[in-house]
Amino acid sequence: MSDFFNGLNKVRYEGPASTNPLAFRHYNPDEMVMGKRMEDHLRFAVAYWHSFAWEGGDPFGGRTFDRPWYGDDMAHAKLKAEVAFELFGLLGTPYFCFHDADVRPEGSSYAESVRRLNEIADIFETRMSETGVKLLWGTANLFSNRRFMAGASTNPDPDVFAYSAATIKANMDVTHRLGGENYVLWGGREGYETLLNTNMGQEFDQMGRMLNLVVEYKHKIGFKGTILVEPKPQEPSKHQYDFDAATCYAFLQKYGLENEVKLNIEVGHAILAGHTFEHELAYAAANGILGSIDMNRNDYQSGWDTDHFPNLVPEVALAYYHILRNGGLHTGGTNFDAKLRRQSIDPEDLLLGHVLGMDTCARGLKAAAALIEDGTYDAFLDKRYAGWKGAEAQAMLKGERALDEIAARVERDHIEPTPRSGKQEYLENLINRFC
Ligand code: XLS
Ligand code: NI
Ligand code: NI
Repeated sequence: MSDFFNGLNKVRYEGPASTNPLAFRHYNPDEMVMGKRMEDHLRFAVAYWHSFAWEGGDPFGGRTFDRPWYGDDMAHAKLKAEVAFELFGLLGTPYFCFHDADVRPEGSSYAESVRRLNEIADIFETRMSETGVKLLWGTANLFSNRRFMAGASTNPDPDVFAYSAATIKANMDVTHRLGGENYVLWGGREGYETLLNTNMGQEFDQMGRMLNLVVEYKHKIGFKGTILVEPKPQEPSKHQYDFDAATCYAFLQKYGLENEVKLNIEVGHAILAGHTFEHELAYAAANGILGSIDMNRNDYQSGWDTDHFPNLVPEVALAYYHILRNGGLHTGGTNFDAKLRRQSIDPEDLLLGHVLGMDTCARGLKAAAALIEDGTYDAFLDKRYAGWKGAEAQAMLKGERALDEIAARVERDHIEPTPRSGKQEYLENLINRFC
């Protein structure tokens, strides 16, 4: 045991009336929601990078946090791993997620970096079997080191492609060894700063090949988890190729991967792409590629991807509505890709941030379940599209009517469509009943 969280107790469910800031008012792991335990619906994960690697810097100032595990050697990395498992224990989060670069210092060679990664994974393995905490997903950081500044798989230099492939292999091996339930690829540098120095078609082919290599390797080693791509339109690159869910789906189809790869959808990235979070989830669900979620929120005034802990119940409720309608998160989970504000420097702030996020999600989930169980909303939607159940409508949809045949019917039957209210205000008020 480190003494980092000295004096702080395990966060417990105390119910909605509790005024204890270090208790859950809504997250009650064993509570049944639509026939399933709340913990099994939400599948919470702590993101190693935000909670343990990020130091509180911003473009105008450096580190504000003071943590005993900051340092560039293995001793510090090991302490960080110990404290990480202490946090998971205090919160009762069943999962965590990490990049290689979050957990080990970079080595002086590829081989040394991999050795260090495996040494930390040994600690993870022990702590995981002692505590029951599981790995939601692993991933490679292919964006921080300067070797990746012009891209990882999309780099003009094939040596960087090879180095990236090797790094992904090492991370897939570790994820597999730790029983990870997914493997994530987020392409922060897969894109460009200026088209003037960029051959876009060439770069797409490189990225498509890399993802195929990942899928081939997954099958080769018998990894049963889901391969996930995480869309984001920009930041750090000016233009990122995995812009949003729809762009990713087109990419997956072009490279024959739409049945092999799903998406990890993040709130802040959806907003950055000019969508709502639920838009991205609904799009992915409609196309069978909804995999997992990165939960956070942006600063809605600045427009930046600020990775706040979520605090908006209606936004979260609509997200879980689409997730429940998709049959749940399956191998995915709710990963808090969220960080403290840089003034939140106390150890207990790490707990308070996650309590905020976990309670917001629990309330959102319960609201979504209540909305579904009430049935009014789904009945409204069914009724709005009920006309499509008719024989002629079905014939049109199934491709059994040509354009001129449809035109002939409109003329013959004197079809004059009657506009109907979309009832937006009614629906918004209906949703508020449950949030
Ligand atoms: C950055 C991404 C990153 C991924 C994992 O914006 O959200 O944290 O989730 O590489
Ligand atoms: Ni992000
Ligand atoms: Ni993310």
